Amino acid sequence: MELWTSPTPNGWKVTIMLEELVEAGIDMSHVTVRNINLGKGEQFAADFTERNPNQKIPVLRDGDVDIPESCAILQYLGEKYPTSLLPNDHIRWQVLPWLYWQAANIGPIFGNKLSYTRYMDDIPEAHKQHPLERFGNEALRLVAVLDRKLGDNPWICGSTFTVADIAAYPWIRGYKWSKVDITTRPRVLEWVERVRARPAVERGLAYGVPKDEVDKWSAERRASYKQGGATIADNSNIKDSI
Ligand SMILES: N[C@@H](CCC(=O)N[C@@H](CS)C(=O)NCC(=O)O)C(=O)O
Repeated sequence: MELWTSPTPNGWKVTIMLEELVEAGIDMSHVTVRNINLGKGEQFAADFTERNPNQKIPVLRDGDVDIPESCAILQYLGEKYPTSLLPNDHIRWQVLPWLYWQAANIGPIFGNKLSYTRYMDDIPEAHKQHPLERFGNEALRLVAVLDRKLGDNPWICGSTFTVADIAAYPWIRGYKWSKVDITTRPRVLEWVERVRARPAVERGLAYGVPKDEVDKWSAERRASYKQGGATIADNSNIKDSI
């Protein structure tokens, strides 16, 4: 099995999952990890595009099957290696919708909020106002949904840590970077700390970054991510006539 990834929120979901499976007693030593340099545009290379036409990390190859999309990879690994991370009884249907919820909501909304907050210095402030407001408000609404869903439970789907927690965590933990103020939601903050305290999460976050940068990037790394991230919103090649 081969994982092509980068130290970014969507990448960390999978490296955390691999480490959680190890923690559950599964031998994952057959998985090799290749770090894709997004800043250098390696996601646009022919060999990458062949594995994922959407040209984004992460992508997992198992035998001759390529699986892109972080949440699909979590589901694939959860099904291939059955553990409580993805229950295989009817409880699965209390978990999978929250995996999809992350993919369809938290990822895109926090990703866009982050882009407009951090990566688009070349866009006039006035043009950023609307997207910042729209994605900022929606991100806060999603945090309120997460808060309600957690209720008095330790994890998103109740008393068991699952792929739903793995998927949501990397985006929520970056709330200072995306400037989504979750501090008014103590339950969400406590959940962030609870997830971070798991040994497998500690190891999963450390793929591709020096140990002392797991929780706080160096100025150089911030600058290089900022540079790479700018391509996410670059629409200079879209013709006005479309
Ligand atoms: N929905 C996809 C999103 C993947 C994604 O956006 N990956 C980002 C890194 S977090 C990426 O590859 N960005 C490079 C680019 O946009 O050129 C997933 O969950 O896997």
